[in-house]
Amino acid sequence: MENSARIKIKRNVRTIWISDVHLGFPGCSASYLLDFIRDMRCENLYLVGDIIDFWSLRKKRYWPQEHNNVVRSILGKAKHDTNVIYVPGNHDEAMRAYDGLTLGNVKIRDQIVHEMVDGRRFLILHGDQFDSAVMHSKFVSLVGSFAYEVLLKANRVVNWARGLMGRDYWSLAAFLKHKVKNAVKYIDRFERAVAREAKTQGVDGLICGHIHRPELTELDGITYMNCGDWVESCTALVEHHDGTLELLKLSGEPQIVKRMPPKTMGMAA
Ligand SMILES: [Mn+2]
Repeated sequence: MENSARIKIKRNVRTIWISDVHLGFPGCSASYLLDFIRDMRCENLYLVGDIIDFWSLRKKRYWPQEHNNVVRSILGKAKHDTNVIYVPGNHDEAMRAYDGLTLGNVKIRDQIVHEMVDGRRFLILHGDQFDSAVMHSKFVSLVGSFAYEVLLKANRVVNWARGLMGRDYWSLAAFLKHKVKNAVKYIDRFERAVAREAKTQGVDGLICGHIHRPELTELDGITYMNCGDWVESCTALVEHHDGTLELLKLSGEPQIVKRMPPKTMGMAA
């Protein structure tokens, strides 16, 4: 731990995107998220879906104080100087019925276009809209979510043991997902569907979540940004005041995973 490089991340940014927080689900890393949002100042905060996990709450009522603290700290930002936009996902799809409404300073939008400081336009949506394009049937996703829960339980045991040994958080599910060929194929199809949608809508890029796989990259001529999640990867996307985009990893010492410079004036896209 002492030998890991301490990277200072900027605390004042223009925009933050987070998704797949899964409040109400035991696997949610609420404490890492709290550390992050309490520390940061931003003009815009986009909640890119699956923030509250109603699917999990329906099965089992789980709501520790930390989850309240996350909600409070987001509402506190909304009350003060942050433009907070809630883009619902499939685990909080009931919110979709309130598209266009503003509740307690939080705007609910099924999808929305964000204009970056450099003028580029990005479409923001959760990402489950692409499931049909990616083959997932309801049955597959049910089996998948059961297997996923088992995995996450195993992961918590592993991390408890790693904590005793003074090691950092490590994600078993993320590790396995990378190993499973079908998952790779799934991610690839998802990302291509995203790129197609961005082109159809005539935007420069697309920002989503849903697949719990953080990313910041150029893909098929568009910029693809995925917030990741707060169950395994503990990641967020930020836009700095100069337009630089970053993918941050926030389980423990903050890390900059990827960085993309702003579009420079006069440069053709
Ligand atoms: Mn989702």
